[in-house]
Amino acid sequence: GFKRRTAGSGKTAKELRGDYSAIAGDFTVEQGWERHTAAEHALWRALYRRQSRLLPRYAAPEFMDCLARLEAEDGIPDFRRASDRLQAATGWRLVAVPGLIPEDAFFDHLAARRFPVSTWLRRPEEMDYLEEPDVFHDFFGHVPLLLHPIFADYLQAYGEGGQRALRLGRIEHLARLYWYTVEFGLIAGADGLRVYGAGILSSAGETPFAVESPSPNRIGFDLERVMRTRYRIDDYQQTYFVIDSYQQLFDATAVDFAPVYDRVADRPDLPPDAVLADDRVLTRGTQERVRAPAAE
Ligand code: HBI
Ligand code: FE
Repeated sequence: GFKRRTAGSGKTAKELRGDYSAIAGDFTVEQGWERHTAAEHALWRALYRRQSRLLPRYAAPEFMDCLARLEAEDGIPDFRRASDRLQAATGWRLVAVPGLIPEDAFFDHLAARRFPVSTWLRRPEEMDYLEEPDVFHDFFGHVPLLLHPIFADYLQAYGEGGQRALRLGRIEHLARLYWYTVEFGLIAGADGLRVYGAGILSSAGETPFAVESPSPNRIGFDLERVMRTRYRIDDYQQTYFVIDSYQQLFDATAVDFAPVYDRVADRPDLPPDAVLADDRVLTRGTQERVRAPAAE
């Protein structure tokens, strides 16, 4: 899956993948859809086909419905066309970016209902592993749920929360919320546990792992618990947090985070594999994956 090193990791544009030579002030670029080669479109189709075979068993049904509405199976999508669909449905638009962008620019886009999508595509030998978001991760993983009215509102609220968190110096806490929901979230639905997090949904390995492996913990979502929990960027997650509905997610974040951050900062951070006495534990993981990582 996509293992993020955030823009806050100190990487400069020169060390990031993607072409930052023609960025506008808000870090957007032209998508340059016409410049994508036949080989890139073929790689997109291979990635799309592999995930769409896997996902009916694992992905949240809302994600599947939204994905189908994007009609993106034939090749790298033209963002202009996808934006028109999104705008009509939920008022979101896509903007093209070279790759990771600074947090303030990222939050400003989300708060204005613009989702930044990277333009570069991984190489064929990178089907399984990426450290930075490419167009497949960003579009296939993130864009479908922008068609979902409640999730769409949640992501905008997250962007506004990010703008405030930057002013309060609490980005680390807020970033954990994004990580454990937007990127690696699970939802308990009518058919049992399902995936809605983009980091999982764009990874063929982590998709079955997140739902079926005995290794990770699966714990009921709790805002302050999530904000206290460190995460791994170099392997599958050791803990997934499970929501009951997108409304729960929106409601939990429709509060003033300032007092929440104060309470969170008063207590120690938790390691990624922690299980607490008052957690709502759905699965207590064996953590065997961490002791003996599978070769991948
Ligand atoms: N930039 N393009 C891009 N995509 C991201 O997901 C992203 C980013 N910059 C910052 C960032 N994410 C995170 O630091 C925040 O969500 C916390
Ligand atoms: Fe992502």
